[in-house]
Amino acid sequence: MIHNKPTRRRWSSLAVATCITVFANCTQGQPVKTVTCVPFWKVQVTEGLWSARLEANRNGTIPASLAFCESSKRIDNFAIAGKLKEGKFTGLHFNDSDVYKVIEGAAYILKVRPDAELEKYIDGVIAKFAAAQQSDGYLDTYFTIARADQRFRHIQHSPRHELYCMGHLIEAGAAHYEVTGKKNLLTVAMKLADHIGSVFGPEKRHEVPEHQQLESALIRLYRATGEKRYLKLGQFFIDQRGAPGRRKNPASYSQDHMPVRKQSEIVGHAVRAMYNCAGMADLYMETGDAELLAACHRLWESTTRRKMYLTGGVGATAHGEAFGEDYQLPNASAYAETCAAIGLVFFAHRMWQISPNGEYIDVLERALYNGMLGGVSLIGDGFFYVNRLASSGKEGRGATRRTWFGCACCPSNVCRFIPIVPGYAYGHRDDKLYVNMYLPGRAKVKMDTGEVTLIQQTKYPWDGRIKITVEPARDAEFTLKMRIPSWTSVNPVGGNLYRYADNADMGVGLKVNGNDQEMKIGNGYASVRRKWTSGDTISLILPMPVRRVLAHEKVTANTGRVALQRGPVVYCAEGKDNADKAIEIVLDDGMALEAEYCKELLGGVSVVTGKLPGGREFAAIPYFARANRGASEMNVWFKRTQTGPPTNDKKENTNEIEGHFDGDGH
Ligand code: FUB
Ligand code: ZN
Repeated sequence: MIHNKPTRRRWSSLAVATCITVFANCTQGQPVKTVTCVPFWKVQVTEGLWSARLEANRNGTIPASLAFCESSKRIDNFAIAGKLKEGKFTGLHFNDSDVYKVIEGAAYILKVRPDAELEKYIDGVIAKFAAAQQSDGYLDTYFTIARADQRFRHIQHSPRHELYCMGHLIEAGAAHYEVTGKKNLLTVAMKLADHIGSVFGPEKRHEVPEHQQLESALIRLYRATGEKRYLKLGQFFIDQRGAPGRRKNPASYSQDHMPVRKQSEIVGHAVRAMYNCAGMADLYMETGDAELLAACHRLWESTTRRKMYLTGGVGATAHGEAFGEDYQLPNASAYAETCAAIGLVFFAHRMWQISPNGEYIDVLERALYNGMLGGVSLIGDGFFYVNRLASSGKEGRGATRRTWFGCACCPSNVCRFIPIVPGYAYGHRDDKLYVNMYLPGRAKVKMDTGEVTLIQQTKYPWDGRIKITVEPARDAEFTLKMRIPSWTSVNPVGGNLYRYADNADMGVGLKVNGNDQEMKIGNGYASVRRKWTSGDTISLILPMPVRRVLAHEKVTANTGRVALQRGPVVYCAEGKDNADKAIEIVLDDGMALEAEYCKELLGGVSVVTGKLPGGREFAAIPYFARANRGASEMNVWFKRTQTGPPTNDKKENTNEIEGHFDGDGH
């Protein structure tokens, strides 16, 4: 049975409802009762897209990045600063941060795949960090090696990034402790945080990090240690950003142009902006500061309603690696840095933890499968820093993947990001269990009502059928909340920045133990409350036709253009599959489009095909899989004509993949 959703979700009412719920859950000055996420190490991914991506991260991205950290002398810098070795500083002034991020990612790997050799290697690198740390706790090799007299003299002016690098060390220290229980890196992190706290604070220096990261890191360190002084320090930096009359050069580039609580428009450097929002959301979780949450809501709207690519990429302009004006979303010059998509995921997930509305995960999923995932090759060793939405195939870094960069923020962010993706799948609060991501495997959830194992079977994102077997340790009544993605709705994502040409709500099907199930749909979830017994199943059917997407008329780059999406996946055409010509392809509304799963292509993807006028074959592949066969023309937004009758996009096209389901519930 297909249920049509009663109404389209609208942000304005959502924001109000959210605020009411959240305020009911907290008192100002007190921590908010957030949704508890099931940590990534309790979510086993057994097959499919994410299993392959995790393996590529483990076997490709992390080892390759560690090797680059060695060969580029990023790790030597620590040995030199620690006087374990003679030499000069090599590389960019913020190279320390890359090593911290890769080590953070490698530590996550240890949690799911214990590996004595890797653990020993990580401990060796941590020993170099410890050696490089000065007796007062200061740690930054760029300054220690040759500029010790300039420590903390460049917070607002070039070369900056001292506090940014320190933030990454602190985050890595808290993370490493969380997953290994070891204190070797945590000790360095605490000593460093205490040093920062001895220099900056209400009665001390008032500058803020010129690149955010330290704020969230300090709050994470507080959560790991219970030491309130780290929360206070994180709060101090957030409160100081944009404080009036303090600095000569307040800059929107660093979101430092006005107090964060007053900000409404997302501006400036995109990675900084996303980390800034993540830090604000973190602080709200710990304090219940309503003004902060209200600002987060406004910045969320500004980002996702007016400044986000269909791919979930953000930061449209190369100038300042920054957000542009509302609706300024050029395709061929799109910047959309991989790190910024990761930052958007961080922001979205925190907002969801605060108020579990599916809209946040809709954006998270969009950024995850498209803007972020496209930043790394299928094997895991080739990267995009900028993620264009159209390319001639010739213009350097927008067309061709690179194995590493002088400024390697993106590969090192990918290292620490991919391992935690399974942690976005499930969450729980009180007697509600949320299923956010559809990915095959097992998860153990410790709910208030007892432990529950979930066994999920699905070929998502290639097939919209999902079956979950529920195994509570003992019978228990709770509400299972299955996310109904916005891509099944009339708009691919909340707001009106994008809309489907078919203007249809696809509806969804839900069965419990093979029987049609009455369900309540609200806030982006279908909720089923019952007493669950081990072996009960819940099956969800999300129709997955190929759908044409149109952009808001103010996005002039997409005037007269159409893009293709199937499920959460945005498609692109590459010259490779289209007689070397992808840019000039014209898609008529009357042209039938089919999807077919191709096991042998690009590690197994669904390909969209059709016939262009004159009989030429058209083929589109997932945007994330582009440039894995060398560079060629690439395009996401195609010229559109409307000569033929519109195709019935609503026609079901679940693109069945054989041998998976036993028929129960489908
Ligand atoms: O500045 C540190 C990182 O390098 C930023 O987040 C990226 O945008 C790149 O500039
Ligand atoms: Zn980056």
